[in-house]
Amino acid sequence: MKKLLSVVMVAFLVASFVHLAVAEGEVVVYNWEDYISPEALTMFEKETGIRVIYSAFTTNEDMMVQLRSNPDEFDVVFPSDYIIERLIKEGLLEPIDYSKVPNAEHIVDWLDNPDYDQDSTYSVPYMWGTVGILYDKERITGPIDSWSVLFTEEYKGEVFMLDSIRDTMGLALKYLGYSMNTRDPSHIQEATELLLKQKRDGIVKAYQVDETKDKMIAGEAILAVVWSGDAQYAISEEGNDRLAYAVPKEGSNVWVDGMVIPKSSRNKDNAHAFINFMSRPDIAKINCDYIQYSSPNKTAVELMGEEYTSNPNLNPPQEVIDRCEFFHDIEDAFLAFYNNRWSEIKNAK
Ligand code: N2P
Repeated sequence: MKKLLSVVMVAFLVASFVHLAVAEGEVVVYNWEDYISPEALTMFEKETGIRVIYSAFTTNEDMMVQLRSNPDEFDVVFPSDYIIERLIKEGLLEPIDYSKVPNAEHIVDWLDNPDYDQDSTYSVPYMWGTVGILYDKERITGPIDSWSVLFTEEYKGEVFMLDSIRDTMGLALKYLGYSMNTRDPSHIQEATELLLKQKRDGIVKAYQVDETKDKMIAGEAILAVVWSGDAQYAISEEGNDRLAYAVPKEGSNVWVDGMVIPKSSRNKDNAHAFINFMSRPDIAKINCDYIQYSSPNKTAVELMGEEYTSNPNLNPPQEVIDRCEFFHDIEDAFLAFYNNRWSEIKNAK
């Protein structure tokens, strides 16, 4: 009888454990490629018992296609500012319950009330940065301080462009002296012609995104348009010697990627737990050390100290930020002009 009792007890204990494990459930996370430390994910699972189902995207626009067609598929997504603006307009986001995200107090003050998301109602900043040129110091023929270098014969076949519509159209617009948020068809047309000519003249080696950092380390091109963190990643992996990063004088894009919860998420508590965990200073530091992007977490920045703050790629000087623009949602112009022009550029031979 005693034996039977203990068998029953064990069975009961196992059952309640299994039950507990199931109760913790899962969180479905959709983030950019190469944009989180695997260690941070493992720590989250260990500490919370919540299983992470993780997948990655390459551009905001790719992510939007997935999110719009499977709105109840994801619990935490990492869009950029202008996409957050769009998702709010479309009513696709759940307001953040800040009582479940106490670590949001570590976010820098300049992002308390960003203009893409009033009072940070729907998003908690994850990383931020700029767009610029990563270059090989040993093979350049003059200073790299203008977007003009991307359009000269001098670097024929030696330029990696970013396969991302806003970034690439944006830099062409900026080089021509226009806003990256223009809706003026004549500006968009001029930018298209510039990019078409660059491609037809054989200056572009490839349009790509996540592969660029490793290809630049391997010396496969002289210039590459990249996001600042990918530049810093390549520079540090290469040994802080041959590669450097510049934000051109005509100005560029400054961006913030936030963590959001889609309105039809099926695991909202777990989504909040995930966002809170990633906002914990030690975890924000682990992610920042691993991916080399700029952190909006002021306590994490303190933990990283001088090595972070003295690095202009991670902590850009104010004059660089001042010449940069945030993207805004310009979906109407997109549907009307940008998408067609972009396919024209991508398909040009
Ligand atoms: C890294 C993704 C960077 C995000 N692969 C740029 N907003």
